Amino acid sequence: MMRVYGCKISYYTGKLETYLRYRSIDYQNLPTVGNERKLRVGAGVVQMPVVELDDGRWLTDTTPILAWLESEQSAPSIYPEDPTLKFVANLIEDYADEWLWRPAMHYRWNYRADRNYAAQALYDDLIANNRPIPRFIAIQILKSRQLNGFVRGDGVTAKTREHVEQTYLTALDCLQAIFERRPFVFGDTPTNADFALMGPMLRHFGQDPTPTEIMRNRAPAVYEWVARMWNTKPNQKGPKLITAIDQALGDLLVEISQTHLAQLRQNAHAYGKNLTRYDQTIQDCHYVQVPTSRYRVWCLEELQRAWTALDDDTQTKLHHFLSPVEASVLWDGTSFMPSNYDRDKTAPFNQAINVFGRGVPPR
Ligand SMILES: N[C@@H](CCC(=O)N[C@@H](CS)C(=O)NCC(=O)O)C(=O)O
Repeated sequence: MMRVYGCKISYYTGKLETYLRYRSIDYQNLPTVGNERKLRVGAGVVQMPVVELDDGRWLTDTTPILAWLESEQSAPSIYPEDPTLKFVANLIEDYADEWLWRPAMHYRWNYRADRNYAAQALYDDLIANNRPIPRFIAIQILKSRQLNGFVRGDGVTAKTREHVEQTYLTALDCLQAIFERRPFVFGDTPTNADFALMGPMLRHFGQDPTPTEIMRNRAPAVYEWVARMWNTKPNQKGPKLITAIDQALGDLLVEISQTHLAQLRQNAHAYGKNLTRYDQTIQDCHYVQVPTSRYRVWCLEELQRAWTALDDDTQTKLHHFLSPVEASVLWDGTSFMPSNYDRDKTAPFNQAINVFGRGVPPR
């Protein structure tokens, strides 16, 4: 029985749980709070989720966790075989993990009904039985930590708010168009792109009151996909996936280039200058003093490595769909200061790092 340390409204725990259910892998949910010392010794970080195996090994970081769990499977893989789709799936996974995080935190902590619900859920799940803090005070501390750290502290202001919300709406529109055509991102079977999209879509956009209402009205096929993902099991006949990128998927790739890849380049540049915060422009929206992330420099390195490993034909096909200005960070050879993270390639069993500082973006 795998032990999953996280909480019941956590973004990345939702991604992992969707996968574990798909593979019928038994697991038990445990809170991170009260177990911090164990997690830090075992996995190097306190973040959600951290996994403890029966044999005493510790794992963290959902992208390498899913990759390792898949390597243990004999069943058809969640990673597409076709190299073009495989690359696109990895790119969508990274976008879901690292770009949609900001709008997800914004909707949860900037809207009063969502904030009240989420703070109560975190209190019940993490604090009530583990910390001798009065409920009222704990809830105030939680709200202030999340709002100041992950929303205002991640560049969401009166000036950027509209853009932050627009990126959620665009994600919905692109996915609605895809799920009107097929049940999962690439066909009749979920891939790592689907599992990663469940991070933001399950426990945030499909559960917090404000974005859920928007999803139901604007993108009912996405709302339906969330439930389908939660209840899906491997298809014994093997996957039937699209053989070429269509317009609906192409539109999503343009959005990913202009948002996520643009941010990865500007973050890597700031990291090279040893800045803890930097200003960035995404789709003409100017974000002031967002936190630099060493982890995201590593994400970019992983995508660049995957790009370099593609043959010429596949690269040419992909050039056609990615926006050249922003996506050229994958191929233009600009060298950034290396992250030096996971150099011996032992993730998810390594001593990991948080996406930001020691968890919350540092001031
Ligand atoms: N790359 C990691 C990210 C995990 C992560 O950042 N989880 C969030 C919550 S869902 C977290 O623990 N944040 C740190 C904090 O709140 O202190 C993964 O994919 O598992």
